[in-house]
Amino acid sequence: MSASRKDATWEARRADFYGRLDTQSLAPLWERMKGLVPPEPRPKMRPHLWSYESIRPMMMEAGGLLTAEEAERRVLVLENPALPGQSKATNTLYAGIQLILPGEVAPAHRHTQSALRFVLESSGAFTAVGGERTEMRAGDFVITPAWAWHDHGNTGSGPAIWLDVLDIPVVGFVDAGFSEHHNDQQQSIARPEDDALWRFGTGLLPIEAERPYGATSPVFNYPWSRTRPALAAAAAGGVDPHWGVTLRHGNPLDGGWAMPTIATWMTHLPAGTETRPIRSTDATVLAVAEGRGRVTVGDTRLEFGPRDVLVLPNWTWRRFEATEDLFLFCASDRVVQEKLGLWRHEKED
Ligand code: 1HN
Repeated sequence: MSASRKDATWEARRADFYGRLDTQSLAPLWERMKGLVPPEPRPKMRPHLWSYESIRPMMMEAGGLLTAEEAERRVLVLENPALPGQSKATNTLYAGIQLILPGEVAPAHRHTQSALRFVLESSGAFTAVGGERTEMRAGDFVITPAWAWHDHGNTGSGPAIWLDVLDIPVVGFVDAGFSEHHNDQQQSIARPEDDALWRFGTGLLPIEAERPYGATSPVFNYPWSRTRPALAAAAAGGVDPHWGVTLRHGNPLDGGWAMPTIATWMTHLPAGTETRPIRSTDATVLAVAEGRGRVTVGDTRLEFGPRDVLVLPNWTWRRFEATEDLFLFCASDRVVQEKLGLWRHEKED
């Protein structure tokens, strides 16, 4: 007997069938296929801006409520308003703002999640990574590779505040998370400060291949003191209509992205620049290193200034206007998408 759509009992027979499928851990693909292979990405997140002006007092309030040591990491999580309770800024990236007060230490630990810091405010904070210290100055981009011991401290006179971005949702997706605490508050230091920058960050490389941090760049501080002049020099060579002046953080050993799971880059837009619309399959977390401007992302327009943090959803047209010389730090899962052959972008003329 063939199943006829005109059969009056057809709906009921279907419902009954689905119910019995369910008891056997089976499901009808034909009811689900549209949702499984959508014609194009449907962003699950919303554009959002956290203004530094509103974040900073909350950070300082947290500073009065518990110590960095008590908290292990004194961080306010930046949760995308469309993903409440999920500790996610985008589908694939965790982001938070961390505070360390003068004299405090954030104790040493390690985890398989990779982390980056983009320093918003500092007068003498440092991080120690895998036996090496680096000072964290405003505008520095600092990497904590997967499974590297890390602790932070503040030997300065004022608060140290930075943006953390971690690949937590990516590692969670493949369920490969491990973590452990160090026996000591602070790890011991084995090499001079900024040793990695000297050994790997000058355009010269060790003759014997060495990968101190596996798939991650051996340079773990890309200092603002070098980044800003590099962007300014690149601007003299021309401003791309869609990207402005954009330089990515590279791994000097292989030319790839600096981190295996988080793509990072800097965009500089000279005052008065208006970029043409572009969209890409990666959602982006941005921090304003310097300057002011606005971004139109889909139907949303966000005005931003120094140290503000923004999220731009995936596959949504975006364009920037710089009202002042603008320098943006950007992070996305583009590197993951590229490795999987999935990254796409589109540009409007
Ligand atoms: C972490 O280890 C740090 O080391 C910051 O500074 C934020 C968020 C979740 C899990 C681990 C850090 C973190 C984190």
